[in-house]
Amino acid sequence: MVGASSLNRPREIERASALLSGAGRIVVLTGAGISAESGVPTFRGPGGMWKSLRPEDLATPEAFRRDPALVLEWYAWRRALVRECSPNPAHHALARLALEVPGRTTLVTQNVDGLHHRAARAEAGTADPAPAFPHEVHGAIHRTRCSRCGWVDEDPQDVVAPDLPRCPRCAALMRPDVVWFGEMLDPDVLGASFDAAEAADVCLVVGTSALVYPAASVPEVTLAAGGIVIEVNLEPTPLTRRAEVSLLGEAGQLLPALTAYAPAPRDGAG
Ligand code: BV8
Ligand code: ZN
Repeated sequence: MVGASSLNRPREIERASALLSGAGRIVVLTGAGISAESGVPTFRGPGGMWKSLRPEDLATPEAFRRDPALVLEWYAWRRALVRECSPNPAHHALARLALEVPGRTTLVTQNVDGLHHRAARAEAGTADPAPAFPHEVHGAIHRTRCSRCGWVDEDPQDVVAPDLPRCPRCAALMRPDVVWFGEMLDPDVLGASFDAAEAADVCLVVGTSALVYPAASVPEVTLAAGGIVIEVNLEPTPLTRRAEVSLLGEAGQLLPALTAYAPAPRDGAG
């Protein structure tokens, strides 16, 4: 990929960074693009997972009812792939930004890969990583939950076909703890994300095609409340025309540059 800064007008990165470092409150929305450089395939971009597989065939309750083994096999494949991936400099840069002044930056992710959590633990060291834990609006692929009683397995063992994983409490099928198309998002998680977006001076949007709702509403909430949007992507999206600054390039290169100027922790701020 061509170097980040060569795709952008000179000083755009500095301008975006100045806007970010001057912000009182920041909300960050990430999508699959932030994990692409970690080796996690995106959904709709070149090589995206939806290229060969149709979301309707795999990421809906109907698909799970129709062929649970196929859907569970796809998620087991993705879980195994994600286990081999590591957070990249973009995840670490956002974790540092969130840890720098707790309460100033809220991370919201559409991703289910858990890489933000892993970057937060790595950056926090012995301190509390929680300020850098994102709101996971689409759930988490490494957890499963019962399709009937909701019991959650935080560390599911892959079940060998043709057996299917069943709930130890009610024996119904276990399913990935993610949000499928046509399913409601957790209202508490979504509400907290929108609250952060409304309070934010800046919404930093990283690596999302901005097509999937209601997650794609997060930057719209910030704009409606008078805030601004900074976008980082390889290509323009429906959000680009509303962004104060749109940086074209790889998140793994741009995010460290963007957050390098973040202010030192302020006493008692946040
Ligand atoms: C809901 C499952 C109420 C988990 C996912 C018609 C119009 C508008 C909306 C709808 C409609 N019909 C239905 C809807 C609602 C629907 C929706 O929005 N559909 C869209 C597609 C039109 N939403 C829902 O169903 C939601 N629920 O609304 O409930 C309801 C109920 C019934 C009927 C209506 C409403 C549930 C949405 C969640 C669906 N689950 N996945 C999983 O298995 O992962 S969505 C899937 O897309 C992923 O979760 C992902 O998070 C999400 C968004 O994708 P992105 O993250 O943006 O990834 P993408 O590949 O698209 O883009 C990557 C970007 O990164 C690209 O721009 C690329 O250029 C960039 N990039 C790549 N590499 C890099 C990079 N950028 C920087 N650096 C790089 N290196
Ligand atoms: Zn159950």
